Amino acid sequence: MSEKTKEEIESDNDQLKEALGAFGSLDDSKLDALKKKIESKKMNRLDQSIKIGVIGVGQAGSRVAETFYKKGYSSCVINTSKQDLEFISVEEDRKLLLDGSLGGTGKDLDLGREIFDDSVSQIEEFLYPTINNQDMAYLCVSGGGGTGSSSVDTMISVLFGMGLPIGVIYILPKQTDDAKSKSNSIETLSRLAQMATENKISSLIVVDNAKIEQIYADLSQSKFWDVSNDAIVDPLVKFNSLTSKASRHTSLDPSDFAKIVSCGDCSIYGVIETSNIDEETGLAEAVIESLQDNMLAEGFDVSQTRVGGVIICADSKTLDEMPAININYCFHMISEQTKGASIFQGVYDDESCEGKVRIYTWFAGLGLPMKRIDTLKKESKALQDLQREKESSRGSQMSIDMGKDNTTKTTDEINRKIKKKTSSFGKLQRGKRTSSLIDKRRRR
Ligand SMILES: Nc1nc2c(ncn2[C@@H]2O[C@H](COP(=O)(O)OP(=O)(O)OP(=O)(O)O)[C@@H](O)[C@H]2O)c(=O)[nH]1
Ligand SMILES: [Mg+2]
Repeated sequence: MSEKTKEEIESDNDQLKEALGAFGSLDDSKLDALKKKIESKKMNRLDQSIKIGVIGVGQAGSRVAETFYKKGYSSCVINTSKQDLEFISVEEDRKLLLDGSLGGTGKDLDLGREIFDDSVSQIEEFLYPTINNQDMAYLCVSGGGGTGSSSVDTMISVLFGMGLPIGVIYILPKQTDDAKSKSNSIETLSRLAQMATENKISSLIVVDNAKIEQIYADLSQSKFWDVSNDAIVDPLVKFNSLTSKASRHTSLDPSDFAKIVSCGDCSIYGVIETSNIDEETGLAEAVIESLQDNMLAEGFDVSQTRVGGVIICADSKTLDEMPAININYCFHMISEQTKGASIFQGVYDDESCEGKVRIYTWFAGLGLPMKRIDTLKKESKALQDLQREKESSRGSQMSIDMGKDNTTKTTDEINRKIKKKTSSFGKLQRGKRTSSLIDKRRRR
């Protein structure tokens, strides 16, 4: 029996609903449960070379995990903020709220680490359904926040203990993010790099919001996160699904893909589309452009690549008509840029390309993006210096000239009060972890 189309199923459902209307209305919660069942069936049918369970931590990480979930991947999310979890569309039992702050960590890495450290057994238990029966786990976090960023030590150690190869999708901050975000992101990247060196992480994919902002410069703010999260997830999903299929041209096998994701150290990837298929060097030129402009992170030295993958997709008519030499030039160019790395190649029919050629590239085994780290360090320092300057002139800006003695007194008093207030914020944040002031008084 042939499978019904989505439209046919919807029309059947509508008719059924109408018919049942005579006896009473349908229970929406039961319908939701049924939908979930169908979703989970879809998931099982998903084409994957490597079965991947995805864990998103913090807001950005959760949204990326949600994007994987929408593509049928087994996904779960963890946050310290209840509100941020509410907007994530994964199954409710795949959401974990960790207690211990007012909601979020306010980019405080120490607080975040304490919370994750104290929740190891809860996290282990929670992760099990998502990564059970999977071949690999991918952890998604942003470097700029507190929750996702501070979770990496605990999360990697827990996942490592569960025995799966671990990949990380690590998101660097936007150009306009603040100094704290930038310094957090460098600190966490250095921790992740250390874990990659110790072979705890087998694939550290770096994506950079600042670069994504450049690639999708015309997007409105409201669409930016959706588009950027799709851009982050799409290359991995495409590599994973295309390599699970045979190609009538050139196949990139699942074991080739496995070599890419288990190569160690940093990875970058991206996709470029071109319609320049009449010129022999059209694809090669697109790839050169892609290395400059379309990879989702920059500052890497691509010549350090140890293992890479290139997948060329086009509709069958375009591939049938395109001379082989165009593709050969393209592969040759990549081989030259990566200085003799093992580059696995695949050419696949994809009717959605509609006359264009899409080229996915993935370079693995790279060192850290030193140029980008230097820029982040400089930007973060410049912003911190400005902050410090503001802090030091704070007292005088708030003083009223009532004679030297009085002014000094007023300034001191204001500063003292503000300091007290600041430390109360810390106490409030940590209030749920230690007993509160009120509790202490009661005990006396
Ligand atoms: N790619 C992408 N980046 C995001 C998204 N949301 C936030 N970011 C980036 O993530 C960083 C902020 O980190 P969050 O993930 O919001 O922080 P968190 O992990 O929830 O930590 P808290 O500080 O405790 O809230 C900034 O650099 C943002 O640019 C998203 O949906 N996609
Ligand atoms: Mg948050």
